[in-house]
Amino acid sequence: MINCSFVETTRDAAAPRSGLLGQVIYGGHAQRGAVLERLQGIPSLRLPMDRAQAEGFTEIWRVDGTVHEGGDEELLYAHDGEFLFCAGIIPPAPRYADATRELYLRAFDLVERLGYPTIFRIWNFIGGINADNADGLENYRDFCRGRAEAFEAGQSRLHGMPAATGIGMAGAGAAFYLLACRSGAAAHIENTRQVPAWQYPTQYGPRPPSFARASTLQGSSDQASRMLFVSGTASILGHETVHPDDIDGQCRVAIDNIAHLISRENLALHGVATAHALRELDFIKVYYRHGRDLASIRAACCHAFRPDAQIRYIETDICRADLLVEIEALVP
Ligand code: 3HB
Repeated sequence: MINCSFVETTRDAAAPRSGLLGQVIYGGHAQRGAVLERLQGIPSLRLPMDRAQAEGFTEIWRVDGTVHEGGDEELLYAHDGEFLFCAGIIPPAPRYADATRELYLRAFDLVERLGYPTIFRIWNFIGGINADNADGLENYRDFCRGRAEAFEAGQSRLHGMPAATGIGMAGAGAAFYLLACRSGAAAHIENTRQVPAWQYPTQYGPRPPSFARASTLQGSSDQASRMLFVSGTASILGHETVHPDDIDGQCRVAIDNIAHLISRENLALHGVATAHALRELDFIKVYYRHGRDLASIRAACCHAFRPDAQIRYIETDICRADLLVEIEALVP
């Protein structure tokens, strides 16, 4: 099985080491971009994420099996025979599409070569996400172009397009990490309240974002229960942002979108015969654009989610300039 935990970041976190597949340090104020390194042999991605907090937290992915790791400066990975963690980093550049396509394709090659064909969750981080690249195209749209090209080229050997998050980070460049499995089956879920992101019209960029609204994971050799990964979810109905200047309205729509996404009615459309409720969600990350909105966002999340759910609030930019908040979560 695979499981997630959030721990407060201490210097070189991550003890005990056994069963550790990968760790992602959602860090503090670092001005440089993301850093990919092995810490005590564990693939570790440091993200300069949160404008507001000097101390960050670390997301840890743990498995039961014996972990083997490998990689290079651009791509580090670890795997245990059933699950694979892979993290990649794209250095600052005038434009991102080509480098994104190439690194994504390297990751797709890796999962195929090592025998983990089902990617069930991806997280993407883009520096200056709403700023323009050297050609005047927004960095996020530029990133989406390269990623869409990679998914198109990799389509025949991938088991669908999984849940994802695509969010800002401090500094420049881009980074991603993903989880894949060998024998588990993933179902990729859309939300009837929203147009699938991969069908967005070109007003949002030359190529649409490549992700599903959620992915479930079931039937890994040693994991009977089904995990559900909720993608970054915002105040979007159809394909349009709603309540552009209203944080309470955006929180309400984002949370309602998640509630519907995980409902029996919506999951059944994808052949998943379970129902989930907001109170089952854990390992929730709430990304918000403006510090002034944090109190309202906390109030909405405390009302919606279980009191003992792990929730982390991260101040950063969001993929559309008019979005103020985005929420991702997990049914463990
Ligand atoms: C993405 O581009 O992967 C993405 C962006 C979002 C939410 C979820 C995924 O704003």
